[in-house]
Amino acid sequence: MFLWGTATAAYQIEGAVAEDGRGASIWDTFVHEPGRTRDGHTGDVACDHYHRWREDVALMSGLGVNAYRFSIAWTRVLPEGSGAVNPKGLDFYERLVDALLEAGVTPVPTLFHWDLPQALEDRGGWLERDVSGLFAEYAAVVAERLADRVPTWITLNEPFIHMAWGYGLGVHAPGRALLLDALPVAHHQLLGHGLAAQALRAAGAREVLITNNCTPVWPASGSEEDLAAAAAYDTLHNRLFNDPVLLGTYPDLTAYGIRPDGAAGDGPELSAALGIRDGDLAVISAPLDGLGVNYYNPTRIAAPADDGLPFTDAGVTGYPTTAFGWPVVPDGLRELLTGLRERYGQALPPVYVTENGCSQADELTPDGVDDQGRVAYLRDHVAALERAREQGVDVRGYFVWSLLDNFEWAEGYHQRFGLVHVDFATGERTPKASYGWYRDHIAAALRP
Ligand code: PNW
Repeated sequence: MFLWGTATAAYQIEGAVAEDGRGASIWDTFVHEPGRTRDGHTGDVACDHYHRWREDVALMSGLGVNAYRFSIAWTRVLPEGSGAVNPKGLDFYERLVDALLEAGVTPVPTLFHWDLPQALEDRGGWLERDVSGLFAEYAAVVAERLADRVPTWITLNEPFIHMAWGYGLGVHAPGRALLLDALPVAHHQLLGHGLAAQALRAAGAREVLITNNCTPVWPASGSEEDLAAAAAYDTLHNRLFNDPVLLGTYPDLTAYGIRPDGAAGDGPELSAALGIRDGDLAVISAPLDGLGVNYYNPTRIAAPADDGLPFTDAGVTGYPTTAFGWPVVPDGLRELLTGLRERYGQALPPVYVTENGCSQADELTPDGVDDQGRVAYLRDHVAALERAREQGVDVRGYFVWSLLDNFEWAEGYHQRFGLVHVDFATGERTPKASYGWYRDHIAAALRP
């Protein structure tokens, strides 16, 4: 059955950051440093989902979704990242899973949505190879408790954004601006994915996915320079994370000053630059049951400026934008999905759109929230997904980001992505017009 769902992430909704033995993550640290998030907003309380989860499950029942993608906070389960298990953390997710199952909603947990235990960051974070193995140990602990009831698991969320924004540019936690020196974070996350997949299967998980943030890359012109820059960006954003998993190889990173292994010339070789060892790619490329794809918008790329990167973001123009300033290009979803099919062919497993949605300056009135812009956004993206299916792409699920307005990382509470409005002063939830639209759409789609 096609999965119609919504998605959230632990740090963005749970709050209760010091309750029941939860340890600190890099996001707890980051948000309490001055100037890191807009207006200094933090996820200390967020949607208070940790206390209001029953209400949120009821909202999903009302919506009629048959799946819910949420993430598990590593620090609730292993407060120090490794070592002692905190049973209260596992209890929380077990209660949630059981309530979802009772409501007819398939739980689809993600094990890592950017909230690395601070204790592991203190040891170097994802720059350190050891963290890959510790991630798999954490996966085993969670799966031993829940895999008897949870069929489908996602290892990582958007390892590209975590590497690029967290370690490359420093605009997300852990706030490190290492530029290309962040590349080992790609390999260590992917190795962590592969080792965690083994642990999940050993514990009885039926389906294992990874979620990558993918973007169609549009060259700003047909010039040779712009085409080369677009190819370089596509390599970094898309291929660096899809190729190893689906093909068992890394893409050519020559544009980034990295030589293929064994090739003559200047600069480090690929394996040295990323920290790849013999056998790693076999672990990373073990067959998956699905590829999770998060789609928000295409990217338009031009020849490099002078900042050491082989591309510049030229900005997509001529389309409406969301409150975040992101262009609204529904057909980009079809283009992305058919492009994956063309690039990977038989190596592409079934695809799940694990996030899609938009931020809007939604206003709560006595009549509710009339977010017609979001209704149109979702309607048009679902239509694009259907076109991709007609063109032969095996798409098996669609998850709206997000069920609730929530803590939008560096933007704090300034971007609202929810189908449900949240008053962050009181925690009160109010379904928006888009909630009604999605409910009706799902009911029609699932009608026998
Ligand atoms: C995703 N981009 O992040 C995350 O998985 C969510 O946690 C987040 O709330 C949501 O999208 C909305 O931002 C992204 O620049 C961050 O392409 C950046 C990009 C895309 C997604």
